[in-house]
Amino acid sequence: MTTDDLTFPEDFLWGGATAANQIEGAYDEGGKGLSTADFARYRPDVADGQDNFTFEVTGADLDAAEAGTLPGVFPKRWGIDFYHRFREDIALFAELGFTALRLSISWPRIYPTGLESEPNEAGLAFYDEVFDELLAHGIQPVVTLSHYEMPIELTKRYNGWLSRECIEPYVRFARTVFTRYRDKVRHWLTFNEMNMNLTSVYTGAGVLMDRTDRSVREVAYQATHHQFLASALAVRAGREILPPEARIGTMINRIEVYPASPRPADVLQAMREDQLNVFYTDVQVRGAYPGYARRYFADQGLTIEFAEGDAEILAAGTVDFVGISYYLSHLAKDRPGADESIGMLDGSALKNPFLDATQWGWVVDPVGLRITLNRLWDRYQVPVFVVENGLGAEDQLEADDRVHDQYRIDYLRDHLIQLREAIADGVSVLGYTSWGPIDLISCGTSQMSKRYGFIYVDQDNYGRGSLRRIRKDSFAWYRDVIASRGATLGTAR
Ligand code: BGP
Repeated sequence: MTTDDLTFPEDFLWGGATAANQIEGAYDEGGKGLSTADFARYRPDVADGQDNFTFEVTGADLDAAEAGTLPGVFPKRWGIDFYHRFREDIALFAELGFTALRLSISWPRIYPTGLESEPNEAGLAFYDEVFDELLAHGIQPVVTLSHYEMPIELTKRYNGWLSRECIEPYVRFARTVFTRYRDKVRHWLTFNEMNMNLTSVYTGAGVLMDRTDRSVREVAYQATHHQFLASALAVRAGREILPPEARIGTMINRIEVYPASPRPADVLQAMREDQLNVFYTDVQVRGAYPGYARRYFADQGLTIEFAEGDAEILAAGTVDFVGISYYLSHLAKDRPGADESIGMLDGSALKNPFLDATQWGWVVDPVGLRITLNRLWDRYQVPVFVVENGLGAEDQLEADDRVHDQYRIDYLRDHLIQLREAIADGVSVLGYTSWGPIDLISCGTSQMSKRYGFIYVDQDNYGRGSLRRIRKDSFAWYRDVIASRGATLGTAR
């Protein structure tokens, strides 16, 4: 194999991915309103290594917060102080050679309650500064409109995305930022991982389960339906406002599903579970609900309310590309109760004997990434963008200010090699932004100790620390990978 065979395409985007609520902090500065993420608690009773993606916030919690009696710490309020340190952080990303940075715009920074008729200028000015700083370093912003947060007022007033009332404020927000940043941002994502509504309907959709009588599954799909509509309307607004070269995509947490055995019933179960993972992209790329979804809702006794005109809205707002986060694969088996976990990150998942797992129990499967990319390309024939992938691990900061994270290098190298194989298979892949290029607050656990970065941030789970940024061993490694356009990855181990 020659060096040329080992390099990625010249226009392939290289970088990292973040979310406003996990990095910015400054939760009450610059006119920002409170967001749903500001109420996500770090729970010291959940041990490091134990996953906790399913946490929910309740209406009772919000009442207690208002009364000042809600216990706990709320790390997403301070993040890693990107709000004040973004220049330093972007300089480090530039040193890594990034050509893209995925980040999200905090909706309540722009519309503090979601209900204002005019945006908050200080919030808009903040993102202007961030985008200008990125562009000055040759880094393209890849922007998610709503990454696991919304103004808390929309949750209190409407119970979040369970209500159609959220659509209009969201589209107003989308129009505002499309108009403001039309010349600065080329790639947009409407929502982060809608499919995770099934796992935490508060995180994904701002819904309080103690404020509804409907089942959690019905709530998740109803909220998703409203997000589909909002996304489609935002796409339509984007076509009007953005320049022709702009691209608007969707993204899901892609979980590659394998049958646990060649038994046809297991293969069928795997197909069904897989369908419920690609349901979100099916709707958003093809513009209509697939037949299997309608059957699933009927079989499960779920009533999802559609209004007249919804089908037309979905058909008119299809996306240009599919973004995925890819962390793991999943085994499916026809067994009692299998349907209850269908489409979810299932804690009781069967163990694949051929694969190891991370400290947090996430199955590591680089070949699954190649399979997934091929499958998505076969299904849609639109470009795929790997907008998240990475290893959450506890890192050890040594006395000499070094972090020897060879495990992270191994993880990322193995995935990038498989991504390159997928490109060689003919898949159109726009780029790769690894999750958390700088350590940030965990989405699922609100821990700081679950670290993904090339850059270590000196802060603990309680927000104590100097916030110093320190290059890990993986920093130089990723810099060399980008500089060589992948040639230094070598070939599969
Ligand atoms: C994805 C989310 C991110 C992120 C990542 C890792 O599902 O889009 O926001 O944080 O997972 O998850 P965690 O932070 O729980 O390790």
